[in-house]
Amino acid sequence: MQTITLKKLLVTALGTAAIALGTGSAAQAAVIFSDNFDQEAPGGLNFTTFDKWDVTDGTVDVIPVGSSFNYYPGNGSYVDLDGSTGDAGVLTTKQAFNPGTYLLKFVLGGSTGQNNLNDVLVSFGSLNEIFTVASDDPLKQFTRAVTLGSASELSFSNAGGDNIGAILDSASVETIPTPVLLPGLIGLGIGVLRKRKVAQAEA
Ligand SMILES: [Ca+2]
Ligand SMILES: [Ca+2]
Ligand SMILES: [Ca+2]
Repeated sequence: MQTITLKKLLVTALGTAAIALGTGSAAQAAVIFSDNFDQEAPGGLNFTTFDKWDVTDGTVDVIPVGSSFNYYPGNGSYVDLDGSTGDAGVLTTKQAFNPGTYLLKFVLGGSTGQNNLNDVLVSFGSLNEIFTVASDDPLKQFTRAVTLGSASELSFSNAGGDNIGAILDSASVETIPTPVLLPGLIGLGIGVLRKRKVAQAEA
């Protein structure tokens, strides 16, 4: 009889969760960071005064709107991740993001018609991935789910230093909604993590 009761309880709980999801009481995805670099116009070579980013190594350019280097008309301002000093740049958010799980989206494109292959290392918590961008690759959006175990900045690092880098047109970070049924699982996960930490402390 007890089994039936438990089953009933489970069915009720699932039903409640489904209703909660249906009525939208689950957390919604929210964009907590976004930049398309358009506000950096008119830009310039070896640009450093970004609103939301620091150039933490090398140099980058913000291609001026309407300049002869305007590879992607109609996209406002964007960044050439290899500036003009023979030392490709590292672009890092000024903001560190709190631990959690996020959806990272960014738009990378090629240097257009200059026969130049660029490797861009994207670093953000659990993500450390190299994106290889050919000159004639069009602007393309990439999406990655990432987990931050500790407060982390997002960075884009172009390899090399020949003054022709990949083009970064935008980047955004969104929270990922937590389904109603997940808190119990997350609780279990935290329990395991705590046990691990205790084990590490004792080791
Ligand atoms: Ca842009
Ligand atoms: Ca450049
Ligand atoms: Ca290059």
